[in-house]
Amino acid sequence: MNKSLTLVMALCACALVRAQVIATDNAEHSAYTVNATYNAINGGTGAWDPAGWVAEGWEAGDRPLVKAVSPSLNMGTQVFTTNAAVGGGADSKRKLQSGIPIGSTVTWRMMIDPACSAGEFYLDVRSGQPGSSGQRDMLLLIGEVGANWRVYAKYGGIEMSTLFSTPFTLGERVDGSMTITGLNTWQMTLTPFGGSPSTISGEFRTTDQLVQVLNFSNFGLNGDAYFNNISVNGPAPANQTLTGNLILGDTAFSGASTRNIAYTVMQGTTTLASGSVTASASSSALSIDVPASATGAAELVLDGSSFLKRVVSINLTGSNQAIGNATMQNGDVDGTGEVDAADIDQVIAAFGNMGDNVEDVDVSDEVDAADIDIVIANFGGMDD
Ligand SMILES: [Ca+2]
Ligand SMILES: [Ca+2]
Ligand SMILES: [Ca+2]
Repeated sequence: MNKSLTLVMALCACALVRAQVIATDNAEHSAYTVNATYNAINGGTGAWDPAGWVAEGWEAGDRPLVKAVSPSLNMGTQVFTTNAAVGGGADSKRKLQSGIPIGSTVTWRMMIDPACSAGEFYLDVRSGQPGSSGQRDMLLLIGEVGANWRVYAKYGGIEMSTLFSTPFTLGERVDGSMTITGLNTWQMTLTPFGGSPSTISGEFRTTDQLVQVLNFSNFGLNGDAYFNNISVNGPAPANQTLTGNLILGDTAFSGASTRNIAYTVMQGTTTLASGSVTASASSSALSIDVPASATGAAELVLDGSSFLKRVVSINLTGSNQAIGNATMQNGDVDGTGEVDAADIDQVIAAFGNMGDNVEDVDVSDEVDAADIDIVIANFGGMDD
């Protein structure tokens, strides 16, 4: 059976690289008590995720509540509210430890109580200190009874409001997502629960400032505004890519079968990357992404099928690099880490078998004398 050699390789890189959580807050956390008021949540009382937030009070008199709500609202069972009882201007400020980097995304969910008939709910996004323009307000998301959600910011250098296309509906959960797309630019998407997303983008009202404060507040609402599930995520770290070739020794790949080789990139006991290569030829391209933050000595560990474990020493530089050929020695059919008489016996016992068999060490789709010869030629080989 002759098959054309297709130099196809499936690379299944298990993505260990994820966006970094900077800060989170959730009213369902055990730190919060239903019907309790908090003078600035995460501002000294009620803080449960101090890693990302500053414990700092806010203006006296602001008393955000934690309330139990019906699960039918799709907001969870406990939410933060801007506390309608306080009237116009209740604030629930969250200040981050430092300005969040470009590429970060802030997500949250919100809803205005269906009993409301007037007033406004805000998410005021601010810098840590006033910018060159003398102000700290970077943009203002506005939910107003009787109007669409809108963002007051700069568009083409002009301060104005821009509406989301999705209609604003009382009692409807809306999920927000704001990405810092550049030093002075943002993009925000609002998605009604079960509905279609609406996205707008613009510039911040300040220049050269980083977002550091998220202030959920209301003005004149005659009911509650709910919000919850606040999450601030930094950008995914950059990668360095290791490229090279995986060489499977003494193989022909003249049949249809392939061989799976697992790989890990280790630094000490830390796994920097892992995945597997499905080889359909004696030489397969390797391309492995490792976090760019990892530098120094590391090891690429390869193992699988009838091949001895191969450990390739590499020196991570933080930049892409070619690591050359990683050649794996054949013959360890039973996977003991050594090519010995037991491997020869196993091939002889499978003699004549057709198709995909580990004893078919040259991957010809037939166990024959050539396979016995290969195991004998590699006799004494050991795992790295
Ligand atoms: Ca092995
Ligand atoms: Ca063996
Ligand atoms: Ca064979």
